[in-house]
Amino acid sequence: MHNSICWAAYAERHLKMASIRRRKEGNMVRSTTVSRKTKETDIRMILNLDGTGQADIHTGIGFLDHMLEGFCKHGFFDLKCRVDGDLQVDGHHTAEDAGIVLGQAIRDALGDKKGIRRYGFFLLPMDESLALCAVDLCGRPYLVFDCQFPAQKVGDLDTELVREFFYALSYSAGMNLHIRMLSGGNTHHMIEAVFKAFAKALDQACSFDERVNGVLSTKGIL
Ligand SMILES: [Mn+2]
Repeated sequence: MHNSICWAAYAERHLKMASIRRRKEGNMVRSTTVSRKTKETDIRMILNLDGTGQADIHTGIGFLDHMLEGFCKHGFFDLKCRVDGDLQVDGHHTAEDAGIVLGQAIRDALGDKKGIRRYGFFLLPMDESLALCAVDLCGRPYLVFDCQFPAQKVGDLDTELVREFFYALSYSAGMNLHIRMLSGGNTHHMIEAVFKAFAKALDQACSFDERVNGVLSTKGIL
């Protein structure tokens, strides 16, 4: 058992090194800044897909900050995020527009998608909860979101906004995104498992495979 854990850690390090080498060769920096201002929200994000998990997040909704911090930590993404939203109305525009901007940042940072794995998936357990996430960075938006949260609110986040966030993100990123709760109980755990599963699946989909020449598509474009 100990041996297999060592090998998994070695394989992950090797993968990271290969991806760092590849970025250096191609002189690619997979980071971007996105701003978006409407009458409902004013948002600015700086995203680095090849980061170390550093998060500096202020959305005005504490639980959403907590979720995005988990997303950064477990996907090794660096994200600076400021959202000034109309929380006097409710959290809807804040969560939805944060999804739009994060999706746009992911799409921008990915660039031409040359050399990446394109697909990623993860099964993430958190105590009694088990979340499945599968991602295809195919350029075509689609969301399947099959989670029923027992509580209507966690902290100051309306739990129905989790679907709104991922719907907006999948459309602006041009990403096929499947999120499914295989078992659950505590709503905080369930939502946290979703965000972490998404982070791990996205990290995998964004990572480089040295065997991929150009983009991984028979059509030649993603
Ligand atoms: Mn938590």
